[in-house]
Amino acid sequence: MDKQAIDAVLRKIQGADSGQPASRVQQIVNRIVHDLFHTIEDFDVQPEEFWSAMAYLTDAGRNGEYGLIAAGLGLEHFLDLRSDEAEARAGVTGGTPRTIEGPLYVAGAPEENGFARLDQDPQEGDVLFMQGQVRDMDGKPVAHALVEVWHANHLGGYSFFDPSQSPFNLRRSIRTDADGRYRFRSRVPVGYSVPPGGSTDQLMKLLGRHGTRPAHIHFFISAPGMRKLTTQINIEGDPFLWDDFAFATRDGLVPALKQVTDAAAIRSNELDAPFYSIDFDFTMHREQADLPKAEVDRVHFAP
Ligand code: MBD
Ligand code: FE
Repeated sequence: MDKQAIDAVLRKIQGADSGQPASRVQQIVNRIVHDLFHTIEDFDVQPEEFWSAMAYLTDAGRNGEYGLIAAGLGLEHFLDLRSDEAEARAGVTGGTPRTIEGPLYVAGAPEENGFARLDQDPQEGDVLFMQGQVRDMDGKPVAHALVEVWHANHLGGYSFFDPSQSPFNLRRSIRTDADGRYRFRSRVPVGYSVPPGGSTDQLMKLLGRHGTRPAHIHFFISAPGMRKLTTQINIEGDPFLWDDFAFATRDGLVPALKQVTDAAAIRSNELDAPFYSIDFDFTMHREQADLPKAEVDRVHFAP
C-alpha cells in the first residue's frame, strides 16, 4: 500500500477526527500502531509471520520472560540513560552510577544490622567478603541506610526463580552502622544466562546474540532524604564483563577483586583457606524537588 493509504486507514482506526484531545495512552498506542503498520508494509510482513510473532509474545508472557526481553533488547539500559540525562539537566552528576535493576529482585529479604551472611544454603564457590561505606556527595557517611543486595550462586541461579535454593538465599537487606558501613559474607557469583530454549534465548539467537550476563551483584541503596540508588557491581575478570546481554556494565562499577592469602586475616574471618574481598563505597545524591523520583515503582515478586 502507499503511505497515504496507510495513514488514511490509521486515521479511521485511531479516530483522529473524533475532536477529543488524545490522552497520553492514546497518543502512545497510536504511535506504536502507526509504526507497526509501516513496519509491516516496509518489510512486506506476511500473515504467517505476523501470527507467529503473536504466538511468540503469548508464550513469552506465559513464561514470564518480558523482563528478560526488556533487558536483552537494551530497553532497561535506555531508561537508565534517560534518567542520567534528566539528572544531569538538573545539575545532578557524579556519585555511584546507576545501572539496571533487572527482573530478578524479590521483595522482603531479611534485614540485618551492619553485617549479613548471604550464603544461607551450603554452596560451592569462593568465599567472598564485600564491604564499604555509604556516603552523600559531601563525603558524609549515611548512617542506617538500607543496602539491599541480591546475586546469583555458582551456577548463575537466583533463589526464588531457582527452586533448588532456599527462600532468600543470596538476598539480604543490611542497615549501615552509625558510620555508614556495611559488610557481607557470601560466595563469588557466576554470570546468569537466560533459560535455554526459552523465549529470550530464541530471540537472542535470531538476533545473532547470546543471553549471558557477566557475574554481578545487585544493590538498592536507600535512606530518608536521599535519592534511591539502583546499581550493580561486576566481578572483575569475567569474560563477559563488557559483553553483557543486558548492557549494564558501566565504568565505576568494576571494583578490584582481591584474593586474601594472609594467614591472620584468614583466621580472623573464621576461615581456613584464602578468600576473596571487594571494597566498594556507594555515593548517593540528596533528594531534590525538580527531579523525577529516583525510586521506580515497579511490580516486584514477593514470596
Ligand atoms: C539478571 O541477573 C539480570 O541482572 C538481568 C538484568 C537480566 C537477567 C538476569
Ligand atoms: Fe542479575
